[in-house]
Amino acid sequence: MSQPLAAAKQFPEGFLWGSATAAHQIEGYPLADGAGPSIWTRFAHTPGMTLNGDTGDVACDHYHRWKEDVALMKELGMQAYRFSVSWSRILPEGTGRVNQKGLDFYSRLVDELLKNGIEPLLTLYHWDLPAALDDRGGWLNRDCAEWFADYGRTLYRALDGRVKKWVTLNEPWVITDGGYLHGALAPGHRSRFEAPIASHNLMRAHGAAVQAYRAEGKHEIGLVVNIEPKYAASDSPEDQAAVRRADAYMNRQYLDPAILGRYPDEMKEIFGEAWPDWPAADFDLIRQKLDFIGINYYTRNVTQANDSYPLRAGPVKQPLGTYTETGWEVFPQGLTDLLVWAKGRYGNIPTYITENGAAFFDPPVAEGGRVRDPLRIDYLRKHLSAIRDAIDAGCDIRGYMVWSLLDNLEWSLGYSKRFGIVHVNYGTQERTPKDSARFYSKVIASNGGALADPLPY
Ligand code: PNW
Repeated sequence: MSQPLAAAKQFPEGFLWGSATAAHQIEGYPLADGAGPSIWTRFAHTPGMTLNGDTGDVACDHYHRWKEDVALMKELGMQAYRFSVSWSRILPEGTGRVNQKGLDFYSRLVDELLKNGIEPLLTLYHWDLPAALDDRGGWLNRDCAEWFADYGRTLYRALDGRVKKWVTLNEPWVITDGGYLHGALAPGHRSRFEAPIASHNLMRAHGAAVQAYRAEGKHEIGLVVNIEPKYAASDSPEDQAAVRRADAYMNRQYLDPAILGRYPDEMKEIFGEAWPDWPAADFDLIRQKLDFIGINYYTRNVTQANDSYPLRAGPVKQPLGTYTETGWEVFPQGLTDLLVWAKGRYGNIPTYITENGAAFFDPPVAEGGRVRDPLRIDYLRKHLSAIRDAIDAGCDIRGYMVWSLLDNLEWSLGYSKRFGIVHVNYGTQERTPKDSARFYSKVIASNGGALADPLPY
């Protein structure tokens, strides 16, 4: 019996459709109502650290426009919203004294989401460490595990009745690689000795926050990692070894200890004398039962042996590839491949795609308030189909959060890269849903059926 194409493409019942943002990237007014500075406030105000000296001082002014932004989500039919909490709004010194006004902001936001039938997914840490804690060594200080668990506990107590999905860390790999190895992200360190220590302490902090959650919380908690599948440029033993190093470094360095309780063997080869012998007891802390994993997927990497890179592994540009404005190849198949890989390696843990999206140069807002962004529609459509394929292959995928709801502050790249499905005019703060938002709306309303609709929208 033949079925209409649209029906055949539907996602499993209860699949959660939403969008994602992060505090520093959208809120603005980072010091309002008694908040303390974060490493990102400090970093962005250090000359030369961000493109054009862009800061998060205003960003999308979500700190004041949160109600309007929730209304926009509702209008688009969003079922979930992944956002992060700014630690130094809650604890201006990072530990100790709680700033009630900071807590109130997130409490109001959560109430407004629930009132509109939108499920909150709360990320505790999306890169904005309180500056006061960086002054005490930040992620290089072993005490950070306790600091982070205390911060988590404060939020669990305030919000766990209303927030049912919690995330400890967003992308420990990016935090360490950008913040401690290459220095392009806050706090801007460049040290191959510091990077393993920061990574390890981040994972200890993750474990401590999950432990604290088990003692306090009644719902679900997980970890979000970015995965970039690595494909060897050739069958040569050199390229095969290079791809193993690249894959261990980026894709297994965090999930292995969190789920399997050990680091990949390649870590020692990668960091050499800079890779310490870790106390065995640390892995009892790091390895905690996770209710779900969150995967952020943007691109793949074709890897070859190349001595001019720290891992002696470098990327190979694909002559026929399509690249986004951040220089990332569009490769939807990589998402299917990684989900199938994760299922095999870690067991079929419930999984959310917690970020996926693309920066493209959008045309200006046209008469009548339209932004035509066919490349982004194409990107989303193909990646959603790739998820569908993974579900068909038996992967337990529970939801999808597009990155991002709004154009926003792309960290060191400032406002130059637009990932939003909603255009933001940074002069007036006007929000205009792009064509991709309309497309995504239809996908949500049809539970994936509209993926089969013809362009244009
Ligand atoms: C993610 N990489 O960062 C972050 O979670 C977001 O805050 C960010 O805006 C978004 O992706 C777009 O960049 C990543 O180099 C940064 O592989 C770099 C990588 C991956 C993710």
